[in-house]
Amino acid sequence: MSKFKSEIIKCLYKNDEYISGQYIAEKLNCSRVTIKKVIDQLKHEGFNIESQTNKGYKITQLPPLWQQEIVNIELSKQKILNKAYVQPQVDSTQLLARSIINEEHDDFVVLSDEQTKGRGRFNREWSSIKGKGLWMSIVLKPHIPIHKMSTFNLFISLAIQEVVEKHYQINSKIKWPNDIYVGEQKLCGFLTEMIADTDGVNAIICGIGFNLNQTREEFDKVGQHRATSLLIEHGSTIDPYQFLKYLIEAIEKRYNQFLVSPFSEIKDTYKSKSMIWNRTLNYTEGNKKVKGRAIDIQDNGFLTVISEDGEIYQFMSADIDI
Ligand code: BT5
Repeated sequence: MSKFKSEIIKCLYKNDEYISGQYIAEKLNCSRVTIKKVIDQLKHEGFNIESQTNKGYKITQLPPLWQQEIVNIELSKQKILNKAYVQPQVDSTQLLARSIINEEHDDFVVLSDEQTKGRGRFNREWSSIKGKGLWMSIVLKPHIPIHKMSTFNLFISLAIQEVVEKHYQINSKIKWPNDIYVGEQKLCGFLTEMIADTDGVNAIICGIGFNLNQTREEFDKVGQHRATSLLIEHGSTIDPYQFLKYLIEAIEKRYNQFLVSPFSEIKDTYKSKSMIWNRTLNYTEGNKKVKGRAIDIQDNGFLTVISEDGEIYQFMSADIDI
């Protein structure tokens, strides 16, 4: 691919209006024929680019697969993540993030179009088909004591839930501790891993799997009943870059709050967005299995459940059967 590709994408993406081939050619010190060739290549890669005589070129739709240049532009609008690793295919963004964690001083993000070994909690499979969702791991390196981590997921789940509600007007709910649901169907799951020593947290690796553009038929048999996507709920194709922008904005806000504030500051909001109240559910954490009703969340993020025979249990990160 031409060495000008990256610069041409930047020129087009940063301009909402038509931009002339002549102008780009002069800016990049190359010929208009080169510009035309690169534009044709970009169209081939899934960009919709309109061209009009005397006006030039304009992007009308971005490709469904991640482009490093555009991700970089979106990242430059926020302050928490300094670098993006964008890959067409990985085994798992979590694994890739872990493998480069020592090379990077700053916080970064790994994004991939497709995961061949996407994983959920307890090594469960996470379906991550090509170009249909946000398969992403963010690596954060805060200076905090380990005990503070027990509320991290609560802040992040609220950030994700808020994006769905605010920008897509969908009534989504948090399933403590790490899922976002619409009705009884899972829209997003995330998991948080941590590297720490006795001095505190060295790194947080937060992997987010968010279903964006799957149709109902594109989920497997189980997923057709138990999973959903933003496309299904919203009714139109989701622009992944716009979604990424909203999500990182929301995570930045809630992560900064997490660093300085106790959970009590968001507790009421969190509880009002949570789907587990007023229902009897099965809770499993290690060997502890309880059928009961959630009654509260403690300031340390633990969930309080009252069993059917009236006993009180505290869970740190239970699996809940819906
Ligand atoms: C989660 O686990 O929900 C956390 C998923 C995290 C995935 C991200 S993607 C980027 C990063 N890289 C990775 O390899 N992982 C992270 P858990 O609560 O264990 O839920 C897993 C269960 O969700 C599975 O057993 C399925 O039942 C269901 N499931 C699998 N794929 C799904 C999908 N795409 N949408 C909805 N449900 C799914």
